[in-house]
Amino acid sequence: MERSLVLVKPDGVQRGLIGKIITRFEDRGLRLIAAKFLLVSPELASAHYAVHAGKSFYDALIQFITASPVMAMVWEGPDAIAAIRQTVGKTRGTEADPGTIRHDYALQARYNLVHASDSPENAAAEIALWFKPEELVAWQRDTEKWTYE
Ligand code: 3AN
Repeated sequence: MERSLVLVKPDGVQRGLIGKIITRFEDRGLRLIAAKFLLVSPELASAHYAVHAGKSFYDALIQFITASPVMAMVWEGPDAIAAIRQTVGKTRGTEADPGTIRHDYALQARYNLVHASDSPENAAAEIALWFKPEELVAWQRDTEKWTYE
């Protein structure tokens, strides 16, 4: 079982896409285990995007993620990281496959609606950054036995 941090970023919140994005992951059979709606502080933004520090788009990225609230979530399931990144699609909407969130709702790299962890190691670090351990809810969807082994 894997976990991933998923953010509906400010563009997704402003465009009223929180529900549609959550539905994609629910429909996939994944399990939501934590969620919070918050305005991101500059400290949290720079910790989250530390890997991009120094890149040409870094300052604009920090400005963007702190400009308006985000919906932060943790989703769990078998191969959750690959499944979620597949559902999210490639970074640029114009390169993302049809049927992915970014293909269906986005055009560019910055305004690409969703963040999703890209490895188990980064997922663990990101979840620890955004959530306290007690905010992660252990539960099972009763449909899971009909969704995966
Ligand atoms: P992904 O979100 O697909 O894993 P990363 O990790 O390469 O993509 O980039 C993190 C975030 O940085 C992207 N989601 C996007 O918001 C922003 N970003 C990446 N590349 C660019 C770019 N060339 N111009 C503007 N923003 C970018």
